[in-house]
Amino acid sequence: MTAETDKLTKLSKEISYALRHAPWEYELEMDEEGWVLVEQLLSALHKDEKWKDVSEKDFARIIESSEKKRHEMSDGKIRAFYGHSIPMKIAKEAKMPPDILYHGTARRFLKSIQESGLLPQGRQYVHLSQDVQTAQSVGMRHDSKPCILKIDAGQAWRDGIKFYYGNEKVWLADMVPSKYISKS
Ligand code: HQG
Repeated sequence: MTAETDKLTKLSKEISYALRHAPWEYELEMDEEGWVLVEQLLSALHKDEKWKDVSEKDFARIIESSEKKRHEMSDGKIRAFYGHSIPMKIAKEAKMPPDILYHGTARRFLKSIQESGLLPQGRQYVHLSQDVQTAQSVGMRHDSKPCILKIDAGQAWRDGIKFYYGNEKVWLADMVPSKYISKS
């Protein structure tokens, strides 16, 4: 990794932290869909010596170059697509999911998931993956040999469970009861 890409990765993590978990630490005013003014985020970052030269162009470069689509910018505002843990629940529009979604998790969580279904835990929504490969890399964050769960999202949707679009790889749900979950 070049020094330049390393710096952009660090900046991306800091932006995710601000937008998902701690907007108040950056004095950001966030609307109900998670948008904040780019200008506000920039002036908060500029107070930190290491981000004093950061510009809107850097945000655009992160969004363009990142393999995972984590943030979007439009009309002078920026937001995170998913991952929030702040008390104010980010409003998402319900959307019909693909028939099957996946969730990569740790072996040690399986018993509890079987009992209680998938719960958002520290975040506002449960995060589901569009494909097995994405679920695998999400699961690797928790376990070197993650377990890939298959979610019967089509049936859950028909039964009234709400799903929300995150990005092309990530879907969200308030929770997923265990009857829709099997090991893949
Ligand atoms: C587990 C990253 C016990 C769940 C990723 C997961 C994703 C339960 C963990 C996004 C449970 C929460 C989110 C239950 C769920 N009992 N454990 N009933 N229900 N769990 O990190 O989905 O790189 O909050 O299986 O790629 O791993 O940051 O969620 O293992 O898209 O952009 O509780 O964050 O994206 O862990 O990851 P997390 P996640 P970024």
